[in-house]
Amino acid sequence: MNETRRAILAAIGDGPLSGPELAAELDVSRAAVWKHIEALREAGFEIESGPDGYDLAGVTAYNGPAVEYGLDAPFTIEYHDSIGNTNDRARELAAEGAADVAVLADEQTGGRGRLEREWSSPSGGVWVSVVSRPAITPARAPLYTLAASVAITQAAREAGVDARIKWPNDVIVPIDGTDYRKLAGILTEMEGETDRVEWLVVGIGVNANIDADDLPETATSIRAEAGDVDRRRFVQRLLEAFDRYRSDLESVVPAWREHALTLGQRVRIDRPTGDLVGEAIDVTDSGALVVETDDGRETVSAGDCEHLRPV
Ligand code: BT5
Repeated sequence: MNETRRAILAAIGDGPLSGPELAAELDVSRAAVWKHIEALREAGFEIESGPDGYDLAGVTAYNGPAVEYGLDAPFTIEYHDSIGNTNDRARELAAEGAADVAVLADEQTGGRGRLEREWSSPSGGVWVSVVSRPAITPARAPLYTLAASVAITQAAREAGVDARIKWPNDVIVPIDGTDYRKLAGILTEMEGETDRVEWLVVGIGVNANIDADDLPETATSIRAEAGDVDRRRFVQRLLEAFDRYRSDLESVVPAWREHALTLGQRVRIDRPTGDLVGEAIDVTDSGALVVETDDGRETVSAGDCEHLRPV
C-alpha cells in the first residue's frame, strides 16, 4: 500500500482527525488528503467524516490493502479477484527475486493440487501462496508445509471448526473414527540446490465461505461447519501464525503433533516405491512419518496417506 495511505489509516485508526490536521501531520496538501481518503474508501475502508474529522469505522473489504492493514506479519499482499492459480503467480514473483509476498485470490480458474491433481477453487475461498527465501537446506523444507497446516488448523479452530491435521498436508474435519472431510490443502514448491533453498512457495487453499455443494464430495468448508468467516481476519491470523512458525522451525513439529489426527491411526501410505501399511506412531524432527509395520519401523518423508479402520 502507498505509504501516505498507510499513514492516514494509522492516524485515523486511533480516533477522528480533521483534513487540515492530517495534512499537517503527513506534510501533504489538503487536496492530497482528500484524494487519498477517497481512494481508501474505494478500496473498502469505511471512513466516516464527522464534526471532528475523519474516522475509520471499519474494514469490510477483502483485498490487498484491507488484508495488509492491521496485519502483524511482514507480507506484502498481491490480491486478484480471479487468477489461474496463486502458486504460478508466486513462482513468477519468486523467480524475479521477491520475498515475503503473499498472492491472494478470491477465485482460481486453474487451481492445482499435488501431482497434477485439480484443486477446485470457487469464489469465496482463501487461496493464497506465500513466497519465502529461507536460509535452510531443502531437507528442512517440509517443515514449511507442516507450519502451514498448523497455522490453518489454528485459524480454522478459532473460526469454530473442529479442524485436525492429516499427514502430511491436509487439514480435515473428522466425521467419525476414520472418516473425514477435507477443509484445506497445501502445495509447497521450491527451487534450490542440494545444500540451499533459493525460494519456497507455500500454496494454501482453505474452503472458507463456499457451499459444500460447490466442492468435491469429500470436501467440507468453514461455511458448512461453522458459518461464514470474516476472510480478512482469517487470512491475517493464518499469515501471522505461519510467520511465527517459519521463524521458529523448532516449534513446528510439537505444535503439529498437538493437532494431528494421523498419529496412533492405522494408515496406508501410497508411495512411488509401493504401499506401506501400519500404525503411524510419530513424526521426525523434519516432518517425516514413522510407521510401525509388520516388518518393522519405516520412516516416510512423502506420499499420500489414508487412515484405515482398526483391524
Ligand atoms: C492439495 O493437493 O491438497 C493441495 C491443494 C493446494 C491448493 C492451494 S490454493 C492456493 C494455491 N494455488 C493452487 O493452485 N494450489 C494452492 P492434493 O493433496 O493433491 O489434493 C487434491 C485432491 O483433493 C483432488 O484430487 C480432489 O480429490 C480433492 N479436492 C480438490 N479440490 C478440493 C477442495 N477445494 N477441497 C477439498 N478437496 C479438494
